[in-house]
Amino acid sequence: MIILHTTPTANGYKASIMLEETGLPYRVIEYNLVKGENFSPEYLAINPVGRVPTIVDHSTNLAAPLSIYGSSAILLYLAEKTGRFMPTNIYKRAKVYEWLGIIASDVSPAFSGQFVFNVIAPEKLPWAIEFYEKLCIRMLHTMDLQLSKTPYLAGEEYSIADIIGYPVALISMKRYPGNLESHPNIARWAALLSERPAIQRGMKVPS
Ligand SMILES: N[C@@H](CCC(=O)N[C@@H](CS)C(=O)NCC(=O)O)C(=O)O
Repeated sequence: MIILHTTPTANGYKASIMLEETGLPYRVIEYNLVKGENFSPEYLAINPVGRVPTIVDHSTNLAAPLSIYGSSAILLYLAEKTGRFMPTNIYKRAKVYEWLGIIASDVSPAFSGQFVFNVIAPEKLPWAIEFYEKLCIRMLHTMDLQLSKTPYLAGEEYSIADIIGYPVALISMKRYPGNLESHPNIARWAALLSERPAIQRGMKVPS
């Protein structure tokens, strides 16, 4: 059994979609970030960053349960554990690594910054808003161009690159008006992925 420590946020959904896609049995522990439940000593003992998602895998042949924090790390671990959603061909696998990294460290931070300066910031700083809006538009163009060439983010096959990208498109990009409508290839890809039953189930965790 795997225990998923999570919240109903884009990063949480990346992990829950992957667990649903693999079919591995798991149980969910939900955290209330507003109440600071993620800073409890029990949680910090398995994840010193104090952020979600984390999984704890009790179904290994190891001496002790294995814990792993962060959506990219969880996706890579579960892909390795199951041998799924990761191509065996090295050229194709390189593109999955590349797009996993683009979503995790280029696209997601751009939308986080846009959210922080447009929505959360008590003082609206025009330069910061403009900086992150330009960055978001650049990232959207990059993704849209890629998806104009291939059905999935990293090529012809559905992979963990799509699993990490979908919640970002559905939550972060939709929050920023006009994004999906003006990027038809991202919209086509998101619609295709939304038909997958595992994605539909994963987007409802925690229920
Ligand atoms: N790099 C991490 C980011 C995780 C993250 O930002 N988690 C947020 C919720 S979506 C969180 O736990 N925030 C609480 C905090 O920072 O105290 C990932 O990809 O999973």
